[in-house]
Amino acid sequence: MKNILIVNPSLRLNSQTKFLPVGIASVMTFFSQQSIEFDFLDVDINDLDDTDVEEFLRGHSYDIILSGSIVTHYKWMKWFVNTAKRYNPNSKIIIGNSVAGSIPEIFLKNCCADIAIIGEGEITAAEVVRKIIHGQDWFNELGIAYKTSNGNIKINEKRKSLKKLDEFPMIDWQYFETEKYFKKSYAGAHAVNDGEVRVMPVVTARGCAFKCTFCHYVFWDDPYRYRSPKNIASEIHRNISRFDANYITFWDDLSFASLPQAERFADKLLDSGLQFNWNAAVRVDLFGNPKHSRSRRLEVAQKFKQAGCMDLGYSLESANEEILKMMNKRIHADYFLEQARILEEVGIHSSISVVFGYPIETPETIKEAFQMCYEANIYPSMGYLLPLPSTGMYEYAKKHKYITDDDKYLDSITERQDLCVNMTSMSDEKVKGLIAEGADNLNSKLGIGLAKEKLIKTGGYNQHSKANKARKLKRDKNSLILNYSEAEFESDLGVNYSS
Ligand code: B12
Ligand code: SF4
Repeated sequence: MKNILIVNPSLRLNSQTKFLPVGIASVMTFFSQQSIEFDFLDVDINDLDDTDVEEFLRGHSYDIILSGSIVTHYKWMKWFVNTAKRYNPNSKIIIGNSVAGSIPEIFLKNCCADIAIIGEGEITAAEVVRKIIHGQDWFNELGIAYKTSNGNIKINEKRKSLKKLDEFPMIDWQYFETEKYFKKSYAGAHAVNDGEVRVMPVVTARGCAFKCTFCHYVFWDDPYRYRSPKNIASEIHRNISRFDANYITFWDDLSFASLPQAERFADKLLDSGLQFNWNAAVRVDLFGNPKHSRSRRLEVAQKFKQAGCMDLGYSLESANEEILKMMNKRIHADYFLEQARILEEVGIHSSISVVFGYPIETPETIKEAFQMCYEANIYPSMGYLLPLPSTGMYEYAKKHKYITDDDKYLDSITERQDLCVNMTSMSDEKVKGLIAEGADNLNSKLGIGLAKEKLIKTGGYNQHSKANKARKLKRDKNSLILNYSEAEFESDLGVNYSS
């Protein structure tokens, strides 16, 4: 029997907020179902720093080591792989998720990993591991890239994703110290019945029906797939009865691609009688597109509210139609205002984001975005365009020589969409200045009372509103979901996380 280790890395070491990781847990669940045994090291919930991780690797011997993360974690994953290989030189190191799968050649060339898993991880990883365990040839497995004995990289054909997501086993959280995760539950969430908040993630869909030019997700080459409402409800039921969960984050790229899909889901939740609060990821065309009558959209939004929806994450991205076209967003900016109004009407909070820095961005387009946020009465999460591999904008950045060395660039990117590559015709100072000024104006006009240094990385509204005695925002406490730039904030539980 081979010794196998699976490692959950930490995207945000020492963060006061932790999220149970669905992707790696799904791979582990599938392994268990296939009777593949393994040890598990959770770097994230235990806040193991690099010395701790190295110590662990020095003290243990494994034949196969697996991990996975997103591409913004490139630098750390290379360190991890190289360290693991140093102490386990004969092991096979297998890495999944976008850090390896979206850049198999770059990743395998620049670290000692042996195999990259491309796309959906469960079946491919289990097949490869099973073959290694049985000493069989795994070189022709679909959905992998690997280093050949002469150091070349071979990328195999993609594996077709599983058609029916319902066929995957329900995530088994037995390997995770769930109580520790609950203690660091997403603090802005609001538990049903005002209890202690216990957040669990549930995935309802994989991939997205769209292909924006700044975006890339693991299931990019697969069709957009979603689970049946019955299947989702049974996982939520299990989470409530076994884990006492009272808040569910639907960790999807796109939870609902159409109004009928959204309605079926809400109807199922209402029928089920399950009591919990939740948030999900949508686009502005869900409730903002006039192709359905306003009353129909309002009716579905009301059902969402009745079913416990507290918050929806969606993006304006830009208020400028030309930029939206370059983004391939396939929306109109006015959908955004319409959706914001409908959600406000039914009492669902909007968490929105804006991306600045497309090549055709100008001082006017920056102003337009802030103006639209003002009209919607929403302060957005703001980020600069961060070209990620396999996106249209990454190709653009390479073509125009903004990125000349992939490895160096990926080592340098920051996790919070700071200005890494400025592709506008304005200087860095000018872009940053205009955004800071716009944010400052919006802050005053909306009367939020954010301190200057918090305008871009806001760190939470509640604390600031209190500190500045600003007018109470028309938003509830659950105001930060999907706002990735705000990982730390004041907790519902009376713990101040934002200092
Ligand atoms: C939850 C989440 C987070 C959480 C992560 C917490 C956690 N512990 O899970 C937080 C809030 C920290 C976060 C932060 C960010 N995120 Co995020 N996040 C997500 C989200 C919504 C869900 C992830 C998920 O659970 N997916 C569902 C599972 C089933 O899919 P999966 O994770 O991809 O796993 C599959 C495969 O990747 C693979 N796999 C995964 N792990 C492993 C491990 C092994 C061993 C193997 C073999 C396979 C494997 O198999 C899995 C099953 O098929 C995704 C969107 C999405 N739906 O994927 C974005 C997403 C991953 N995030 C993204 C981004 C850009 C960010 C930020 C940079 C945003 C920002 N500007 O601040 C930051 C980065 C933080 C950092 N430090 O670098 C992008 C990634 C883009 C890319 N090309 O990598 C995504 C895809 C959203 C998007 N469409 O843009 N994020
Ligand atoms: S940005 Fe949103 S709508 Fe666009 S491709 Fe990514 S997940 Fe889909």
